[in-house]
Amino acid sequence: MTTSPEATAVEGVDGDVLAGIYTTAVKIKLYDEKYRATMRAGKIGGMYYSPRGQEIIPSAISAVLAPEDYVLTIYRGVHDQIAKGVPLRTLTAEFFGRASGSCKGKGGPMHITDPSSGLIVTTGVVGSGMPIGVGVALSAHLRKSGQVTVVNFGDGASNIGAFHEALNLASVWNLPVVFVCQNNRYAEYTTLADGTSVERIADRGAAYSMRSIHVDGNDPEAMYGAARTAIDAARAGDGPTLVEAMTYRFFGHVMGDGMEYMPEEELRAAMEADPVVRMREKLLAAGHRSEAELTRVEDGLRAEIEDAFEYAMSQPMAEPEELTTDVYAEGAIR
Ligand SMILES: Cc1ncc(C[n+]2csc(CCOP(=O)(O)OP(=O)(O)O)c2C)c(N)n1
Ligand SMILES: [Mg+2]
Repeated sequence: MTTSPEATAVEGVDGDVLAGIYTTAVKIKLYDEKYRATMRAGKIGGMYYSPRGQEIIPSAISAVLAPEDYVLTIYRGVHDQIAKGVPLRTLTAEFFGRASGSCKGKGGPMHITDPSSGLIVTTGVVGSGMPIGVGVALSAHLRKSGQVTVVNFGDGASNIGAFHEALNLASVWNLPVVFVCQNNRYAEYTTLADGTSVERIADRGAAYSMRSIHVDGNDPEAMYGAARTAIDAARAGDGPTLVEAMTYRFFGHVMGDGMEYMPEEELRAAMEADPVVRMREKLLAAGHRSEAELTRVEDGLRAEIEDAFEYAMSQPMAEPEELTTDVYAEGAIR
């Protein structure tokens, strides 16, 4: 049984709003390309989780969020971090374990936190962000700050107990939180059908009396409409929403994933429908931006990304003493 309404493309989304969504999406795409090229060249090691294919979701969300709003994500959430506005220098330095990173180099690629840009936490334990997001939203609610919290997670995370506890409590307390399930059809190497009891994860919202929206997360206008509905409702005191945004990941779970378990035809079709490339074509066709304007934006972003990588490379690694700094409360037993 399907209960969650389908968000469809909103007619007449302002051309400048769409251009803003594209700018964020192409920033994520270009950053990812640079990161993978740098790894392939052997200049950096470590783990990397490509967000290619999922760019539109956080880009549309950020077009609605205010800078002071909160975002939480998972360690595969580079796209969410960039879209929330974590400065690329700080972000890249943290990915490389440098002392000038957002967590002074001890978070590394799995634990990006940058409260000054509203990126509250990136979690490594699947499903653990949702209860934290409920706490963050409760804080905003008690302070009457008007801030909205967006919690991003995957399809696999919706099968974790914490998802159900978090949705229940958010609904009971009518909190200003939006749960965004980025359904890329895989949980690490497990297909959606192999691990999930429902066809639509959005339908699970009904069990918690929660507004739910099912949306094509690769369609900028539909995703913008879903984000508007959910974020405006949270801001207006109308409580939480579960958004299931359908998408796909182009490079598997982690850099180096052989992707043998992903059908070739499925992958090829997804890449041919690259949402960032498609959005560029639509912006041009609708006359919202010219080729020269888009090229200028992209060149500017490439320069910003180059600068961030050069900066991060030049920074010192975190010192061993950093390991326990800012970890324990002052005076606590060590
Ligand atoms: C509690 C827990 N179990 C298992 C893992 C290993 N693991 C890391 S990511 C992942 C799959 C996550 O899938 P999904 O929620 O769909 O997120 P996606 O990476 O697809 O965005 C798993 C099982 C983990 N990190 N935490
Ligand atoms: Mg997934």
